[in-house]
Amino acid sequence: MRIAVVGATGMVGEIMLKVLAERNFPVTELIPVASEKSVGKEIEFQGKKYKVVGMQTAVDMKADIALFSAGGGTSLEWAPKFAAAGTTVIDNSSAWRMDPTKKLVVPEINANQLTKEDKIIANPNCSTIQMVLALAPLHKKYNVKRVIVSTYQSITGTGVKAVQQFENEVAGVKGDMVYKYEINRNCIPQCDVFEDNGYTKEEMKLVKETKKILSDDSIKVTATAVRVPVVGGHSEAVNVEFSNDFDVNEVRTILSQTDGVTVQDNLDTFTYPMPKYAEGKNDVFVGRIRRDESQENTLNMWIVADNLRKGAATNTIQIAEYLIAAKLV
Ligand code: 11C
Repeated sequence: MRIAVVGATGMVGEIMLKVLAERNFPVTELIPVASEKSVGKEIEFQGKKYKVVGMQTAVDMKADIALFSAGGGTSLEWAPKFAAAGTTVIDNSSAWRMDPTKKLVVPEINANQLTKEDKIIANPNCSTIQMVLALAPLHKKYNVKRVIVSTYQSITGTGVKAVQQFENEVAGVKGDMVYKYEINRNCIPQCDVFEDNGYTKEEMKLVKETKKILSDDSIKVTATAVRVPVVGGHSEAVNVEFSNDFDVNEVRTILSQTDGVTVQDNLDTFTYPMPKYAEGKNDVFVGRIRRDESQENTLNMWIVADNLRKGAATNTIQIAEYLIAAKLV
C-alpha cells in the first residue's frame, strides 16, 4: 500500500508513523506530507528516509490511502482533492464527522458500514472514541438511555504548544500561553471554544458523535470536559443509565470480552486505569465499574485511553487495516 501521512510532522502524525511501524502495516511507499515550511525535511520510517512533500505533490502521487491529521481547514480543502485522485482519506479532524454523507468510524463498532464508495472517512474525537468503545457492547445488551460524562483531558489533546506551555510553567520559564490560564497545578473546565448553548465544542462532540457512531439518536448525552495537567491520556467518569437492569459482574465480563477494551478493576489490589500507565498503549482501559446506588439501572465506570493512540492514530490505522482486509481499497 502507498500511504500518505498528511500532517506527518505533527504530534498525531508522528504517532501514526510509530503505530504503522509497530503494527507492520503493509507500507510499500510512505508519502509524508506537511505544510510548505516542512517540505524537504527528512523523515525516517522503518530504517528508510523519506522527504516531506507538499499537498499538491501528494495528491498527484495518488496514494492508496491518506491518513490526515492536519486540522479541519486543511482537511476541508484537501481531502476532496485526494479523494478525486482516487485516494481514500481517513481524516482525524472534525471537518467531516457530522456530514451525513460521511461515515464516522470506530472499527470495533461500525467498520462494517464501510463500502468502496467511502472515499473520505471520518475518525471520531478522542474523548468520544474511548467512551463509545465501552458503551457499544453494553448498549447492545442493556440499551443505553442516558450518559453523563465528565472528562479529565490530557494537554496533548491541545497539541505541542500546550505541552510547551505546561513544561515552561513547570520549569518556571515565561512563554506563550495556549490556555487562558496556567495549566500546571490546575484544572481548566474548558476544552476548545464555547458554543451558543454554553457547552464547549468538545462537550458537544461527545453528545453528537456518540449518537452517530452508535446509530441511535435517542441516546441522551451530557458532558463536562476538563483539561488537566496530564500527558498520558484522557480519563472519563461515565455514568450510564440503561433501559434494562444489569449485573455488574456480567458488565465486567462483557467489557473484558470486547475487542480493544482491557478491564482493570480490582479494588483488593487497587487496580484501576490511569493515564500514566495507558500512555503508549492502544487499548481503552475500564475500571471502577459499579452500580450507581442513587438510581435504577445505572452504572458508573472510569475509562482511560492514550488520546494520541486509540483516540487518534491507532483508530485511524485500524480503519485503514479494515479497508485492506475487506478489499475496499
Ligand atoms: C482535545 N479532543 O483533547 C481534543 C483533541 O476534534 O479531533 C482532538 C480534537 C478533535 O482537546
